[in-house]
Amino acid sequence: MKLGIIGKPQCGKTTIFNAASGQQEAVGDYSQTSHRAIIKVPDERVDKLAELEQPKKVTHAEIEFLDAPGFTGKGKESGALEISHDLRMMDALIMVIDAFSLQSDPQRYIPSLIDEMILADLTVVENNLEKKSRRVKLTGDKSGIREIELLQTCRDWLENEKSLIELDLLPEDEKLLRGYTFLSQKPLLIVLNIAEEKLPQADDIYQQYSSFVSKGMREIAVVCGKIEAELVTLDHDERAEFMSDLGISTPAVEQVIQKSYSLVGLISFLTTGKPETRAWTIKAGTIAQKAAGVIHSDIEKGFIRAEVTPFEDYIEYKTLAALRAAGKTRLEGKEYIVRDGDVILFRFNV
Ligand SMILES: Nc1nc2c(ncn2[C@@H]2O[C@H](COP(=O)(O)OP(=O)(O)OP(=O)(O)O)[C@@H](O)[C@H]2O)c(=O)[nH]1
Ligand SMILES: [Mg+2]
Repeated sequence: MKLGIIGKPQCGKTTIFNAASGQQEAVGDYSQTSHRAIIKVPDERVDKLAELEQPKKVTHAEIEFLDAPGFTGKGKESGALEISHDLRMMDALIMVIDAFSLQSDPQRYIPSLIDEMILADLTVVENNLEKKSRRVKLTGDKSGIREIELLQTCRDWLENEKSLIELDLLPEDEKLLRGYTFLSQKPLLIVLNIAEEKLPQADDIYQQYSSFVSKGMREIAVVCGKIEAELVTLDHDERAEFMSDLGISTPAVEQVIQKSYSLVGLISFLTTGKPETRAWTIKAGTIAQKAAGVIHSDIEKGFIRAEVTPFEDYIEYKTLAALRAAGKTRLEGKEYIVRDGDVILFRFNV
């Protein structure tokens, strides 16, 4: 999964990036530099399976974070886009909002940043509508007509200041629009970056802004970036002590990961064996044969069956032999919908 961090200048983007990635990039320098990091997704299911199996290799799922330059609002005036190609390739966006400084005003800045994304999308739509219409007129190309209709629908939607993620599209229409990589079509995690003194009120602050939450589209995390960036530099025991002193229940990075997974609609399945114990990320609703393709296209092509065990049973019975003897593994076909935490052994023919 790829997550892009956006926000106004100096709202704490790099601080949150450091907290999430454990890197130590300079903060507060107005540099507008972007940073990238790939982190391992903490998943105790992988660790526990690996403990049983003692494999040669343990592989966690990964997340890529991109700390993008701040939106200055100048793009809006000039019509030029400040949004990079890299940012457009992200699966979801993390919008950092300054809720710590004296100038902080989340009620104003959240909608204004969302508007900025809507405007950026509108510019893309208008440019392409013109181009596409001209081409269709010249060539009489019928296949372009549906795309033009869709772009017109998007334009109306955006002109009404609505994000494209709220637009219900048929799968085939969504495919036609995919190449435009619209920003307002991406799930959005709003990170309210609060001051240290406000940490005890984190839950109340979440409630205060809950009108921005929209299931499967928009979520909020309340975090003190500055503290969290220090937290990740501590070892496990120190961190636990520090967190309980400060009343932090879930570290920011876990909150961000868990909420992003759920926004993007991702789940994990697991594979384990002597060579490797590993977590794989798929979209919820993926069928077994497609899930096999995430591991290798040969396994998808030659798919015979999936031998599936829920994670809890695996831990209880410890070996595949014991699981089989107790009738805890199931043989599933191509169309089986993989569940979060399934431990799967694929049978295939090459
Ligand atoms: N008190 C407090 N200060 C913070 C917090 N988060 C960030 N800051 C401060 O805000 C300033 C800006 O933080 P950065 O993380 O560099 O912000 P940024 O959004 O990356 O800034 P640009 O990349 O320049 O747009 C720094 O001086 C941080 O120390 C916080 O949670 N509490
Ligand atoms: Mg920065």
